[in-house]
Amino acid sequence: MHRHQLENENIHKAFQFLDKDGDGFITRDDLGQVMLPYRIASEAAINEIIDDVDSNKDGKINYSEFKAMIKEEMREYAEKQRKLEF
Ligand SMILES: [Ca+2]
Ligand SMILES: [Ca+2]
Repeated sequence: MHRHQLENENIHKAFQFLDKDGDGFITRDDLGQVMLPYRIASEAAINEIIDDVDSNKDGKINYSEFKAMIKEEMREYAEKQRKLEF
């Protein structure tokens, strides 16, 4: 299997995990169910995450917005790793 395919599959799995009611969008409610019980993030932090990632401003995160966020995170991470190497 190609590395790229594996990457997409993992992103899709993460999306499905976060989309608790399975309607194809990650909403505040979905994130709240995942994060609030474990205190991973506060309600304010969740709102911030949604605002950040929600590029078409419909108040929820669709798969392409989610994917764009992950790719951006991975790019930043790779950059940091590269800087450490030099
Ligand atoms: Ca949902
Ligand atoms: Ca959106």
